[in-house]
Formats: sequence, structure tokens, C-alpha cells
Amino acid sequence: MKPAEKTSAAALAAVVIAVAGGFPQASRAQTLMDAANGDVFDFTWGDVTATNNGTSITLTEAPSLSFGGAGEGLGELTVDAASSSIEVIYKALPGNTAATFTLTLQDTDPNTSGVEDYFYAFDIASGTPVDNGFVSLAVPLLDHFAVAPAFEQNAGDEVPNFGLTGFSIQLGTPGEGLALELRSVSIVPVPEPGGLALLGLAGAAAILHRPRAGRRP
Ligand SMILES: [Ca+2]
Ligand SMILES: [Ca+2]
Repeated sequence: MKPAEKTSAAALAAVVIAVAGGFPQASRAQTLMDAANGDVFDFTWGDVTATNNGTSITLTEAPSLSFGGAGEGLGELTVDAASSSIEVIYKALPGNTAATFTLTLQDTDPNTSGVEDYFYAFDIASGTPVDNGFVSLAVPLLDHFAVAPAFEQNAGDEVPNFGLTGFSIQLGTPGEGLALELRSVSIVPVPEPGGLALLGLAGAAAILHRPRAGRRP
């Protein structure tokens, strides 16, 4: 390899490593609620209680009720739905009888004067262990199971173009008793597609270098 080629290959490798190393991903990660910072929900409805014990938020809901939840308002955050997931770090308490909880993300749509909720299903048993019984579960923002106008709001454009102005956690199935400890709620990058695309780019660059080397006298 000629010195110039070495330099350009090294520069390309540096770019690939810098991008694959995740700083664009890290720049998109945003913590929406962190119990260790004293955060607790802005409001609850139904027979729900939400209390912060210093390291986590205990969220409990009476099993006799068919509705209820806890919500948090946010400043308007721009979030790219295609490359982001919503992650919750939580622990099911011994009294929990719910199999799922539903998380909603609120999207404001100035173009329609509407506000809409995107609904995400969290299967409580499917989280990945973190520590001390807590698990992490992240659902891609494009994997919502429903979208609907937010409570008493006009219809939005049904496009997940956040404008994220709030979120809530509520029962997944009416009549189940939700009892969770929550540590944090965050927007995190969807990792795989970006990483694979960069590996493909690096591979293509390596292949493009080969014929040029072969033509040398
Ligand atoms: Ca919007
Ligand atoms: Ca929208």
C-alpha cells in the first residue's frame, strides 16, 4: 500500500470507528425520568400511587380497577422515531399480578393543532437483568400498537414526528394489579441497524481498495 493509500485507509478507519463507537448514538440518548434525581410523576389518575424512595419510584395500582396510571409532562423534545427506543428500567414487586404495562408517548403536532398518544406494550417478564432484581426493556418507537388523540385534545397527523411533550405508564390489561418499582425512563438509540450499515460500509471500502492494488505494475 502506498503512503497516500495508507493515510486515506487510516482516515476512513478512524471515521468508521468514531461513528461506530457511538457518539452520535450517545447524543440521542435522553433520560426522561430518573428516580435517583428525585423525579416522580407529575400526576396520577385512577387509584394509583407513585412515591419516590430515593432510588426508585414505587407505582402501585388496585387490581379491582379497570383504569389508572401515572403521567409526566416534558419540555418539547425532538426525537427521531426511526432510530430511537423507549427504555424503562424497572422491577416487578411481589404483589404485582400484571403481565404487561402500557407506556404512552405524547407527540404535539403544531400542523394540526393536535396532540396524540403513541401506545407501547411492555411485557413485564421479558426485561434483561440489570442488577438488584431490576431489568431493562426497550421498545422501538416505531413499534407502537396504537395511536390516538391525547385526552381532550384535537387529532394529530398520525405520524410519529416527536415533539415529545409527555409520557405515562398505565395498566396493560384492565383489572390487573400493577406493582412496579421504576428506576428510569429514557430515550435510547436503536443499536443494530446503524452498526450493521457501518460494518457494510467498512467492508465495501476494503473491497474497493483491492482492484486498485491489483493493477499496480
Ligand atoms: Ca409532532
Ligand atoms: Ca405526530
